[in-house]
Amino acid sequence: MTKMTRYTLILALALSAACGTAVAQTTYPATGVVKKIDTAKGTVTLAHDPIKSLKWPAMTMDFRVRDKASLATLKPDQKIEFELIEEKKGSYVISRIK
Ligand SMILES: [Cu+2]
Repeated sequence: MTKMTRYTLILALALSAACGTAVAQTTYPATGVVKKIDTAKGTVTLAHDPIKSLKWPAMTMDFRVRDKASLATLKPDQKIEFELIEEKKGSYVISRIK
């Protein structure tokens, strides 16, 4: 992380703490292999590796993506890095696909 990014982040955190609305959201990085893509529903089935930050073992499961358009570039058997956020208590969505 560059100095500038860190500063911006701290500023963003300070601002969100100040107004108390936007809470900084934790992202959970993960990796996995694409099994199935459902662009209509906005879901992707992934065989994901263990996600240490969530204490999840490796498994195959469906994920919703926050941005359906991000599914357009995915192909079965593709290995991806992605990030999860907890959208609601206990409900995780993919916020980013790399
Ligand atoms: Cu899982």
